[in-house]
Amino acid sequence: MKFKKISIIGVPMDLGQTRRGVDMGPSAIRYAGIVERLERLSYEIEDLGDIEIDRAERSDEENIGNLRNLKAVAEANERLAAKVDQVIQSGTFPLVLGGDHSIAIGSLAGIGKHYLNLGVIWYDAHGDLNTAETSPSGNIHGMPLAVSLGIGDPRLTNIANYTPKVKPENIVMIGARSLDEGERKLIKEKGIQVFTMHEIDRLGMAKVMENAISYLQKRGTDGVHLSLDLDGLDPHDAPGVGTPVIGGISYRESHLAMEMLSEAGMITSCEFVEVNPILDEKNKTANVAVALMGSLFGEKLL
Ligand code: B3U
Ligand code: MN
Ligand code: MN
Repeated sequence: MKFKKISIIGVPMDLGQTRRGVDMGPSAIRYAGIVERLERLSYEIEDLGDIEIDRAERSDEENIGNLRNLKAVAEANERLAAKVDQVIQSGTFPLVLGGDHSIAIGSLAGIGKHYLNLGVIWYDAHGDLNTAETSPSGNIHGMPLAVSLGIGDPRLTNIANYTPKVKPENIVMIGARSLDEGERKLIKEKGIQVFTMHEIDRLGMAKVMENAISYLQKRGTDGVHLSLDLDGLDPHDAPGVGTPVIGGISYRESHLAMEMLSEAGMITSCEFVEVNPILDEKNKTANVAVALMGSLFGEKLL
């Protein structure tokens, strides 16, 4: 890792979906010891606190078309984008803690302008490639990857005043096992590289990560953002998530994935999202998130 300093940004966002509790994700991850864990690896850690979320306006008027809480989600992501932008400008590594996955809209809006050829790794059970038209739920946390490709409502795609934030050929999805019809179509249409659970079963995580890393290297990426949704893991290992999907990536496979990304030295920003302490078992999912961050930032077993 070429970075010496890491800036933590909490985003207590729960408006991108309907289950309460995911707004407590940043607290749960801090309580699980993220700062101490990374300090032990000799990084300088700066905790910038939380982005302000306007949670007062949770009403039906906030649902515009098939976009739940559009205004509040857009505003919070605008603030997050500005904060992430600042962090990158100051030369430190942005580590964003969610919150539901709609916050990836703001993270990528803050990051995208700093790279000519940004790569993105989307570690998730879902595609998050829906639009208002294809979404079965109206939940914006099922849309951030589409939004970052410039597909969707302009009030989301134009955050930070530019679009798109990433190119489809620079995206690698890992762990997908619950894709909606419109998402499958978009993946094929745009030629997005996807390693579903089928490839993980068939090739093993080591080979999948080797392929993912060499794919992004061959694309000539000058930075790679890791967007890790804890529901990418199997609910047995990460039960504290809003939309668990059986048959996911194991704790061990996830550590291996993080270790291989650490060895590749390619990650330049990341976010860990969808930790919901209310649905969790004794903060297990936040603890898993912190353990995975340990591996991502270079912790070794020996
Ligand atoms: N694809 C579904 C479900 C979903 C997406 N992301 C999560 N769940 N966490 C949707 O609502 O878009
Ligand atoms: Mn997601
Ligand atoms: Mn998900």
